[in-house]
Amino acid sequence: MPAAGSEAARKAAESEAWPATAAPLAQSAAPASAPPTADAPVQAAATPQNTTPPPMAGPAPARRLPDPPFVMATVATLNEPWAMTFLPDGRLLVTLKPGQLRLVNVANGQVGTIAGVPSVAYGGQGGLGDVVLHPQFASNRYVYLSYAESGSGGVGAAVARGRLTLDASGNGGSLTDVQVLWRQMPKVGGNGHFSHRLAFGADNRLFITSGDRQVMTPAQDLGSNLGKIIRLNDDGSVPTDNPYASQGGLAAQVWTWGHRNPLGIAFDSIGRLWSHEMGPAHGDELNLIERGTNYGWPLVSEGNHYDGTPIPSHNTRPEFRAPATYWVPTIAPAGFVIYSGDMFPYFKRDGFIGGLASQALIQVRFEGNTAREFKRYPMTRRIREVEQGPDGALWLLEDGGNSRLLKLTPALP
Ligand SMILES: [Ca+2]
Repeated sequence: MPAAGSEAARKAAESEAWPATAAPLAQSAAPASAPPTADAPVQAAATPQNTTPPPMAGPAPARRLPDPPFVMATVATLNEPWAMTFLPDGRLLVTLKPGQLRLVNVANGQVGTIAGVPSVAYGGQGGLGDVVLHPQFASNRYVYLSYAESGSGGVGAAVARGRLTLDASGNGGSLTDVQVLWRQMPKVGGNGHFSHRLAFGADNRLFITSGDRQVMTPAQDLGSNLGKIIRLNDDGSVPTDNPYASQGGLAAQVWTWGHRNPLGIAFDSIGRLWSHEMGPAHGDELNLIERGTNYGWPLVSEGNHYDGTPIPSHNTRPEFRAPATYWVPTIAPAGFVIYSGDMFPYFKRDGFIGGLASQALIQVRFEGNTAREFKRYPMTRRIREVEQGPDGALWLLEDGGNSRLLKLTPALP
């Protein structure tokens, strides 16, 4: 038996995980409460660069996975969902961009409401954003939310936390003791590039993606917290070991800089932090996020400005970190999970990114400090959010009004 976590173990798991006969595409039954609309079957990925089956090794004969290797069920339908996270009891918190926090009983599709959410500035890309639980949620019941808020000078992202109390009966609850922990500064006009994705790392450090708010130049200015990835303690205070802590002010919050619109952030199984960001006309990036690193926006990019003005590529400025992989043409990435479950052994340690413009689920394979798109599953709708369930199922949220919450499980024969 190869060592756990080794590439040999990974390949062995892949080769053992599946019978030789590929299963036909199948659609699992939706819960009774789901709308009658039939799920569209997912078609085989058409991207020519990604048609290679998963690599196999060792004495076992190569076995083919069904394509796609999952079936989808619609669990609920929601208005402009943006992010989701599972509670320990298996229910799901889902943010809606217009400003509501929903509680979804995934066993029966029932949707309830969590009261006490801060009022949000809804419009454009702004509104209620991400939702994550404190790592010790079971004991402190802290839920963290990001959202756009109005104020002097315009609009900006904010991050708040509150304590969640669930109704003893029924399907709802409330947030109390809500505190605002962080704000984008300065607030500016426009409704784009808030980013405001959240992830907790080791030692309860909270990472926040802070987009450039379409102003661009603040991404290279440590006097602003726009165009950065921020690292805070769980109470919003600034860790003393942040790379620019000695400079004080907003610079002290900064973990990395030179970002445009990072709409996904996730830790992998060995504790490395990855974030993807929406490029300009194209040139979406996936970056390995390392302390004090500058990723170059807006001075370098693999994309051009929307008006066609070229931007120098990363390799012209070696002082800026080049992406682990990038996309031309755009996929428009949103939502991110690095799979660690057991339900899909052949997905272990792969990244899954929702595609907005690409209307797809993008599977990314990591190799050392690099990554590549491994497979693309067409979805027929923009995908806003990807999450992993407690049992290892993959969950997706479509983007926009009348969007489906989708549960993906293996396409068993
Ligand atoms: Ca970059």
